[in-house]
Amino acid sequence: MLKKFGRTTKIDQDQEGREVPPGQFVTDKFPVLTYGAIPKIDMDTWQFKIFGLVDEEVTLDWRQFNGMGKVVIDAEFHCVTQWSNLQNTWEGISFNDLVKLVKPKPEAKYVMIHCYGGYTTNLPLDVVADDDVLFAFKHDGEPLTPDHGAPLRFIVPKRYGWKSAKWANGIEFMDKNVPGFWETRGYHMDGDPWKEERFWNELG
Ligand SMILES: Nc1nc2c(c(=O)[nH]1)N[C@H]1C(S)=C(S)[C@@H](COP(=O)(O)O)O[C@H]1N2
Ligand SMILES: [Mo]
Repeated sequence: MLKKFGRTTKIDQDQEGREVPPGQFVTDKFPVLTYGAIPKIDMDTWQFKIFGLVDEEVTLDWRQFNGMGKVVIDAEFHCVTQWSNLQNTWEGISFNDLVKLVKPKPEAKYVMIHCYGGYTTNLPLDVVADDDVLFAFKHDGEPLTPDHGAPLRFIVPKRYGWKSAKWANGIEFMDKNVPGFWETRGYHMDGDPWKEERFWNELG
């Protein structure tokens, strides 16, 4: 157990001795967690927009998006409903490579990830500007299925799963930390599983 800035950070272990964030249980499954219906997406009109506090906004179609250099990342996945899957391989376009297409303004300190269907989630820019953050179109070597976010989902392994937005279609750069879909409904603005940042009130 580690004491940090007056708050307690604990690390749990599963039955095989692997470290998991506090309060999490390991599963080999990848349960589907979606609020609402799976959006219908037409690949002919599919678009990915990078907008907000940038010098010039960029819109990519599916062909342009796929023409970018790809990355493959192994990552853990921690859902706030307490399941953790420790082994996932994601393939897609790294967040940092997409940022290079626009020039964020100096006052851009936060991002909102936007999705088909209207789901959103907010994150600090310094959290997502990490090597393991990507927009993925493949999971464990296979194209994403519609229920897991096809054709494209955001993946931010160091945060709870609700920040890994499915059916992603845009990045908005912002100067203020505006709450997204679940953050408006009580989920934590940062959502670090190792600090057990589940909710912003005392429910967690
Ligand atoms: N667009 C969208 N993305 C979403 C969600 C959602 O309801 N809508 N649920 C989130 C939650 S709470 C989790 S844990 C993960 C689950 O991903 P999975 O359904 O692929 O397992 O997706 C996240 N991304
Ligand atoms: Mo979740």
